[in-house]
Amino acid sequence: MANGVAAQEMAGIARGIGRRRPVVLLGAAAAVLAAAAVVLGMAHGLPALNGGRTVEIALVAKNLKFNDTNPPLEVRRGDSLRLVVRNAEPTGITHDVIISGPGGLRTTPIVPGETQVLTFKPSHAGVYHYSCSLHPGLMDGRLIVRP
Ligand SMILES: [Cu+2]
Repeated sequence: MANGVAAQEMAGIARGIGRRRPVVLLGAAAAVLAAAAVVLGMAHGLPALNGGRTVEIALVAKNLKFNDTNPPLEVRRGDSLRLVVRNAEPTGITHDVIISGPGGLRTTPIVPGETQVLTFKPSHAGVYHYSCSLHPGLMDGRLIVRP
């Protein structure tokens, strides 16, 4: 008698598991479809994958360096670079920023405490340079434009 009840319970559990399997499989199929949709979306070429972004980079001029180490800056061709340059010198040292290369440009002199924005949209890939024309050799870094 006790064994009969246990057998019925076991059968019920087995049926329950049997009913749950298709649900689990449907869930897995939905996950695969969702992943495929993401891949298809990427294949259609979102702007972020191909340039066309606006990239803002802050440059702080202090102690005759940009951002302590004149780090290389990196964008993609077709990106619009917003270079936000702040002169944070504790003493009265004026700086500027020049971007050299095709379509390069420059700020006017930037006095301590002042910020200027340089907007640069490189149409060619390559290695450009950013520098301060008032302190050549001290404040000079690379601007890398990826294809
Ligand atoms: Cu300078």
